[in-house]
Amino acid sequence: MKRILSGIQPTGSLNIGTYLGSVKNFVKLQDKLPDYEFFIFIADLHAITVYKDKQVLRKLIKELAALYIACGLDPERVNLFIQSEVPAHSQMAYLFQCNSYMGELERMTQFKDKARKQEKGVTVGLFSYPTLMAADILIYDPDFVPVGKDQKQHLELTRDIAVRMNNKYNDIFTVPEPLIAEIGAKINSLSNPTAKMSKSDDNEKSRINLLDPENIIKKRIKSAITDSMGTVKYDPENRPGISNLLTIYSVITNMPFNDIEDKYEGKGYKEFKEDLGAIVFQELKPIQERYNELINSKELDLILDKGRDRAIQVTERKLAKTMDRIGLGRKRK
Ligand code: ATP
Ligand code: LTN
Repeated sequence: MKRILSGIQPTGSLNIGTYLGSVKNFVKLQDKLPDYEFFIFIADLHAITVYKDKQVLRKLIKELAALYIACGLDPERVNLFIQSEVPAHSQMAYLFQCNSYMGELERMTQFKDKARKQEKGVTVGLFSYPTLMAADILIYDPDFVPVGKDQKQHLELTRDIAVRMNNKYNDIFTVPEPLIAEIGAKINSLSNPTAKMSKSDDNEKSRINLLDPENIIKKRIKSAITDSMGTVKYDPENRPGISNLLTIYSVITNMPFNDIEDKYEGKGYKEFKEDLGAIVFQELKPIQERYNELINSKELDLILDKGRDRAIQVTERKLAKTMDRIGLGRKRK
């Protein structure tokens, strides 16, 4: 059976950037591709590459698990699990660290960006992060990996590692294709619309979290940075603010930019923003309701147990095969 895999880090409350750029896509794919097996996980090992308080981390892991389901992932269709509960990911990462080079990891833009922000030193984990990500992926032999645009470089490195391992050790891994949605692949910050909307941005006004109450959602849209031109037109080069809001509008409603522009012809930002606030809230309301049912339920634990068990089954086999091909331990019978 063909496979699709992706993960999200529990580094902060989920915002509409990650939702529209990533989770909503998983839900669409699960419905569109019934012949694929899905593996979706909470990348908690990635989250500790920068220090996280224990209580905060635990809460974020559970919150993300519940949100995945609340956003529409079907636990019958998808193996949902927590990365650290599947030990073979880290073991495979070590094998990849011995097959990747300082130079290629030093070139990763996410590493450079994140390293620059560290005041207390940069961990080896942050540096080797892409090898763990490659392990997360290649250990499942997925055909496709749906991600946002910012992960493209990591996916290219993953493919390079797969090809290199295949050449050295006789075709072990499927070389996966990234699946990057055309619209919504990058939702930008509401306060700085040329930068990505990010969980880790210090400015709360920059984003809308999936669990934000109605009044906050509407307030954030209202105060989103636009420009002084006052017309609702999609022009990301010259007018990033309004274009970002149009992207959010379009991804949620499935309306093409032209139709939205026509609808607001002759109208100002005020009306557009009021409508968008209502649209975003309508989208999030059922998610919040389902989240509240799930967060303290036994159901959530059962879903995560089932996902973990299947992930362990797949990864233990693949790890054993890889170790055998490398020549580690004793020869398999
Ligand atoms: P941070 O927001 O803290 O920078 P991150 O992007 O590094 O987080 P994740 O939250 O794990 O990491 O990202 C999960 C997925 O969501 C990735 O595929 C990523 O590309 C996508 N994603 C995250 N933010 C956005 C965004 N603003 N627009 C579109 N896609 C996004
Ligand atoms: N690095 C990704 C999260 C992530 C991931 C993965 C995504 C970790 N492992 C495997 C897809 C496949 C991020 O920062 N968004």
